[in-house]
Amino acid sequence: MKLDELGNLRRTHLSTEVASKLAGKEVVVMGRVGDVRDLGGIKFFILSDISGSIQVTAPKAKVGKKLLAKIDGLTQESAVAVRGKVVAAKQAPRGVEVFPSEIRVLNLASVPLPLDPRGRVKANLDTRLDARALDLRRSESLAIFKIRHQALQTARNYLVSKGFIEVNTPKIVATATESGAALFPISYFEREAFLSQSPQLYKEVLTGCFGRVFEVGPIFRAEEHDTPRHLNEAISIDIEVAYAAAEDVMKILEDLIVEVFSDVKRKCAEELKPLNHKLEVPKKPFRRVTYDEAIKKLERAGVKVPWGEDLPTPAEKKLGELVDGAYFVVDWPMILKPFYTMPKKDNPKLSGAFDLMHKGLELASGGTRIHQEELLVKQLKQKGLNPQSFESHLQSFRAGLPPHAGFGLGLDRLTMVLTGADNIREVVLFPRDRRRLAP
Ligand code: AMO
Repeated sequence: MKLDELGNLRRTHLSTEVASKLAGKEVVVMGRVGDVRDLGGIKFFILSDISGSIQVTAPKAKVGKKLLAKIDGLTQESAVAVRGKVVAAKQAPRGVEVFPSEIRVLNLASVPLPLDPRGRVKANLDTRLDARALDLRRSESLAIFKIRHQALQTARNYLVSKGFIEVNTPKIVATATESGAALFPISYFEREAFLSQSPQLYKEVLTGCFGRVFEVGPIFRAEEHDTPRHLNEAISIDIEVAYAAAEDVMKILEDLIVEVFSDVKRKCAEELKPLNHKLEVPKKPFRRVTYDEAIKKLERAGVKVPWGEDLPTPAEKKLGELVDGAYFVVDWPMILKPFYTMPKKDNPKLSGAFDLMHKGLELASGGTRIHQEELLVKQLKQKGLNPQSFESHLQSFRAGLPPHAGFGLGLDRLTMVLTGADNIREVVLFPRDRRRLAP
């Protein structure tokens, strides 16, 4: 075994950059080996990289024996470097191929592989996730993660263009924000700490200095769910805005969603094809359905949800059939929302909180927050929490924290909707759920 097969050799072109206009030129391509074929007079194989693929063709009459033997020894998915001449060829995919003058086997893959990334032998989701690094070479998986990448880039660009500052807040924290039951405890030297459920409290106090902030980061939920829409570690795009109320951030969310859907539709047309997904860009303004209206609609459709209870998944799904596309559920009962939620001025039983739904799936939630210390302390007590545990948080409230509002948008769920995936695990590189801690 050589220690440095790569040596000084470097790729000159990605596979799809090799076009017939380069005919006669020498190129170096690097990638993984697909099918190797022997058609009597010629041997050839497909070399794939992140951009796509190129055919490497070796006519036996023109290529030396050593090189032909090298091709014979190639296994599927091996990493190789090919130096060769570009040849225009009608019969080749994309009308172009490379005649090799040198092939370096950089790492020979051991066969049989745990799954076939060409997708000819179908594997179930668990098997695919067990061999995820290999599964991610499938064109469908690649397409999903290119779309996810685009969605995140667009969201980031949009927020930055609107004056938001990107921040990073601690993921090792001392208190819950969303609900005490769903915390992962960790040992932090001599004390107990938790994995953060949400950047909620940090992003709120940061509005006092930065005005508009956003964070893209992990949220940890110790819920025992085993559903196609929940994970124990998810990625959330969180924003918070000073001198704003729910309706202001709902408009930002609408714009952001429309921007992301439009960009993905336009820039990822090639990726949407293997997924067979027709993306519909939601139209602004999104419908606002009050919690009361939602309950009534559901009741008329035969799904009873007592007032004051959260919408269980079957109710969410039914509501998605009754109200299509993207819509907000607003005016939630205060008892259903976390302690930081601002009650409505004209009816304190209701909150200034909203959920953004897409068909039957909740994509985001947010609202107007409390900015007055006295009210926050009252709410903490009402939720059975000890205000003393929130002392450092309350300090910012005493220092004139401005009125503010924000939301948390689940990037994984957003990607599900953008790609048409029916399981959240499809759109997360290495998902963490009740059973899965590796890879
Ligand atoms: P919430 O708990 O609703 O709100 O979370 C916000 C969004 O994050 C996503 N999400 C999840 N995705 C996958 N698996 C999970 N277990 C999971 N939990 C949440 C969803 C959800 O809509 N602090 C508030 C946000 C705010 O008010 O700013 C919060 O965390 O898409």
